[in-house]
Amino acid sequence: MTFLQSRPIRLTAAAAALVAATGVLTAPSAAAATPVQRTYTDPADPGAAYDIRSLTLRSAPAANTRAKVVVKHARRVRVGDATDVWVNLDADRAPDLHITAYSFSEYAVFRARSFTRDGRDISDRDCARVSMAGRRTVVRLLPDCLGPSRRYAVSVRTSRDDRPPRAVDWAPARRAFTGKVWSYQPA
Ligand SMILES: [Ca+2]
Ligand SMILES: [Ca+2]
Repeated sequence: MTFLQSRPIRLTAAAAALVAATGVLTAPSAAAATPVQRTYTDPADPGAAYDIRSLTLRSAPAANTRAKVVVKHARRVRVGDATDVWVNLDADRAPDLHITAYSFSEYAVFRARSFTRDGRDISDRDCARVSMAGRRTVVRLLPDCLGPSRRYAVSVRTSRDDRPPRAVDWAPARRAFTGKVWSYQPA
Protein backbone atom coordinates (compact mmCIF):
# COMPACT_ATOMS: atom_id res chain seq x y z
CA MET A 1 0.00 0.00 0.00
CA THR A 2 2.80 2.37 0.76
CA PHE A 3 4.19 1.98 -2.77
CA LEU A 4 0.75 2.38 -4.43
CA GLN A 5 0.03 5.49 -2.39
CA SER A 6 3.36 7.13 -2.99
CA ARG A 7 3.71 6.38 -6.70
CA PRO A 8 0.96 8.70 -8.01
CA ILE A 9 2.36 11.50 -5.88
CA ARG A 10 5.82 11.02 -7.36
CA LEU A 11 4.39 11.00 -10.90
CA THR A 12 2.42 14.14 -10.25
CA ALA A 13 5.46 15.89 -8.88
CA ALA A 14 7.48 14.80 -11.90
CA ALA A 15 4.76 16.01 -14.27
CA ALA A 16 4.57 19.34 -12.47
CA ALA A 17 8.33 19.74 -12.72
CA LEU A 18 8.16 18.98 -16.46
CA VAL A 19 5.41 21.55 -17.03
CA ALA A 20 7.35 24.14 -15.05
CA ALA A 21 10.54 23.45 -16.98
CA THR A 22 8.71 23.56 -20.32
CA GLY A 23 7.06 26.83 -19.37
CA VAL A 24 10.39 28.38 -18.45
CA LEU A 25 11.95 27.22 -21.68
CA THR A 26 9.18 28.24 -24.10
CA ALA A 27 7.78 31.49 -22.70
CA PRO A 28 10.77 33.79 -23.38
CA SER A 29 11.34 32.47 -26.91
CA ALA A 30 7.64 32.85 -27.81
CA ALA A 31 7.69 36.44 -26.55
CA ALA A 32 10.92 37.19 -28.40
CA ALA A 33 9.43 35.85 -31.64
CA THR A 34 6.67 38.49 -31.62
CA PRO A 35 7.98 42.00 -32.25
CA VAL A 36 6.25 45.36 -31.79
CA GLN A 37 7.04 46.33 -35.37
CA ARG A 38 7.67 44.58 -38.67
CA THR A 39 8.62 46.09 -42.02
CA TYR A 40 8.42 44.33 -45.37
CA THR A 41 10.03 45.80 -48.44
CA ASP A 42 8.19 45.01 -51.66
CA PRO A 43 9.78 44.84 -55.12
CA ALA A 44 9.18 47.44 -57.81
CA ASP A 45 6.45 46.03 -60.05
CA PRO A 46 6.26 47.94 -63.35
CA GLY A 47 2.96 46.23 -64.19
CA ALA A 48 1.28 47.25 -60.96
CA ALA A 49 -1.26 50.06 -61.16
CA TYR A 50 -0.42 51.39 -57.69
CA ASP A 51 2.87 49.76 -56.78
CA ILE A 52 3.52 48.85 -53.12
CA ARG A 53 7.13 49.41 -52.05
CA SER A 54 6.94 48.66 -48.35
CA LEU A 55 4.57 47.64 -45.58
CA THR A 56 5.07 48.37 -41.88
CA LEU A 57 2.98 47.18 -38.92
CA ARG A 58 3.31 48.72 -35.48
CA SER A 59 1.77 47.83 -32.15
CA ALA A 60 -0.55 50.23 -30.39
CA PRO A 61 1.41 51.94 -27.60
CA ALA A 62 -1.21 51.22 -24.91
CA ALA A 63 -4.73 49.91 -24.35
CA ASN A 64 -7.39 51.81 -26.32
CA THR A 65 -4.79 53.38 -28.59
CA ARG A 66 -4.33 52.48 -32.24
CA ALA A 67 -1.96 50.18 -34.01
CA LYS A 68 -0.63 51.57 -37.26
CA VAL A 69 -0.21 50.00 -40.68
CA VAL A 70 1.75 52.07 -43.19
CA VAL A 71 1.85 51.13 -46.87
CA LYS A 72 4.38 53.05 -48.96
CA HIS A 73 3.70 53.32 -52.68
CA ALA A 74 5.96 54.04 -55.64
CA ARG A 75 4.12 57.29 -56.44
CA ARG A 76 1.67 59.77 -54.98
CA VAL A 77 -1.99 58.79 -54.66
CA ARG A 78 -4.37 59.73 -57.49
CA VAL A 79 -8.12 59.53 -57.96
CA GLY A 80 -8.99 55.89 -58.74
CA ASP A 81 -6.31 54.28 -56.53
CA ALA A 82 -7.53 51.72 -54.02
CA THR A 83 -5.88 49.99 -51.05
CA ASP A 84 -7.48 46.94 -49.44
CA VAL A 85 -6.21 45.71 -46.07
CA TRP A 86 -7.24 42.39 -44.53
CA VAL A 87 -6.46 42.06 -40.82
CA ASN A 88 -6.09 38.88 -38.83
CA LEU A 89 -6.75 39.70 -35.16
CA ASP A 90 -6.60 36.26 -33.57
CA ALA A 91 -4.84 32.89 -33.56
CA ASP A 92 -6.46 31.33 -36.65
CA ARG A 93 -5.40 31.95 -40.25
CA ALA A 94 -8.53 33.68 -41.52
CA PRO A 95 -9.01 37.43 -41.97
CA ASP A 96 -11.33 39.11 -39.46
CA LEU A 97 -11.50 42.64 -40.87
CA HIS A 98 -11.48 43.99 -44.39
CA ILE A 99 -10.73 47.68 -44.81
CA THR A 100 -11.26 49.01 -48.30
CA ALA A 101 -9.93 52.49 -49.01
CA TYR A 102 -10.39 54.54 -52.14
CA SER A 103 -8.61 57.70 -53.27
CA PHE A 104 -7.54 59.80 -50.30
CA SER A 105 -9.98 59.40 -47.40
CA GLU A 106 -12.97 57.31 -48.53
CA TYR A 107 -13.10 53.92 -46.86
CA ALA A 108 -15.34 51.23 -45.45
CA VAL A 109 -14.72 48.48 -42.87
CA PHE A 110 -16.28 45.03 -43.03
CA ARG A 111 -16.10 41.88 -40.99
CA ALA A 112 -14.21 39.46 -43.22
CA ARG A 113 -15.24 35.87 -43.81
CA SER A 114 -12.38 35.22 -46.22
CA PHE A 115 -10.28 37.13 -48.72
CA THR A 116 -13.17 36.95 -51.17
CA ARG A 117 -16.21 37.34 -48.89
CA ASP A 118 -17.11 40.24 -46.66
CA GLY A 119 -19.52 40.05 -43.76
CA ARG A 120 -21.31 42.94 -42.12
CA ASP A 121 -20.37 46.55 -42.81
CA ILE A 122 -19.03 47.80 -39.46
CA SER A 123 -17.68 51.14 -40.67
CA ASP A 124 -19.64 52.91 -37.93
CA ARG A 125 -17.71 51.08 -35.16
CA ASP A 126 -14.53 53.06 -35.75
CA CYS A 127 -12.34 49.93 -35.81
CA ALA A 128 -10.07 51.56 -38.36
CA ARG A 129 -9.34 54.96 -39.83
CA VAL A 130 -7.60 55.35 -43.16
CA SER A 131 -5.82 58.14 -44.93
CA MET A 132 -4.22 57.96 -48.37
CA ALA A 133 -1.92 60.93 -48.80
CA GLY A 134 1.30 61.52 -50.68
CA ARG A 135 2.98 58.16 -51.19
CA ARG A 136 1.41 56.51 -48.16
CA THR A 137 -1.73 54.71 -47.11
CA VAL A 138 -2.01 54.76 -43.32
CA VAL A 139 -4.48 52.59 -41.39
CA ARG A 140 -4.98 53.33 -37.70
CA LEU A 141 -6.48 50.26 -36.15
CA LEU A 142 -8.11 49.43 -32.80
CA PRO A 143 -7.00 45.80 -32.36
CA ASP A 144 -9.67 44.99 -29.72
CA CYS A 145 -12.48 46.19 -31.94
CA LEU A 146 -14.01 42.72 -32.46
CA GLY A 147 -12.80 41.19 -29.18
CA PRO A 148 -9.53 40.95 -27.29
CA SER A 149 -6.58 40.82 -29.69
CA ARG A 150 -3.05 40.01 -28.52
CA ARG A 151 -1.38 39.91 -31.93
CA TYR A 152 -2.34 40.93 -35.42
CA ALA A 153 -1.17 40.50 -38.98
CA VAL A 154 -2.20 42.08 -42.29
CA SER A 155 -2.37 41.38 -45.99
CA VAL A 156 -2.52 44.33 -48.40
CA ARG A 157 -3.66 44.69 -52.00
CA THR A 158 -3.58 47.78 -54.19
CA SER A 159 -5.49 48.34 -57.44
CA ARG A 160 -7.02 50.94 -59.73
CA ASP A 161 -10.57 50.92 -61.02
CA ASP A 162 -9.42 51.65 -64.60
CA ARG A 163 -6.83 48.85 -64.75
CA PRO A 164 -7.28 45.10 -65.27
CA PRO A 165 -7.18 42.64 -62.35
CA ARG A 166 -3.63 41.58 -63.22
CA ALA A 167 -2.42 45.12 -62.36
CA VAL A 168 -2.99 44.53 -58.64
CA ASP A 169 -0.07 44.43 -56.19
CA TRP A 170 -0.02 42.44 -52.94
CA ALA A 171 2.17 42.59 -49.84
CA PRO A 172 3.63 40.46 -48.43
CA ALA A 173 2.15 38.14 -51.09
CA ARG A 174 -1.19 37.33 -52.68
CA ARG A 175 -3.73 36.45 -49.95
CA ALA A 176 -0.90 35.89 -47.47
CA PHE A 177 -0.46 37.50 -44.08
CA THR A 178 2.61 39.12 -42.60
CA GLY A 179 4.11 37.70 -39.45
CA LYS A 180 2.28 38.76 -36.32
CA VAL A 181 3.02 41.87 -34.29
CA TRP A 182 1.83 42.50 -30.74
CA SER A 183 -1.46 44.35 -30.88
CA TYR A 184 -0.36 46.39 -27.86
CA GLN A 185 3.21 47.01 -26.83
CA PRO A 186 4.05 44.84 -23.80
CA ALA A 187 4.35 46.96 -20.66
CA1 LIG B 1 5.48 46.16 -55.44
CA1 LIG C 1 -8.74 35.44 -37.73
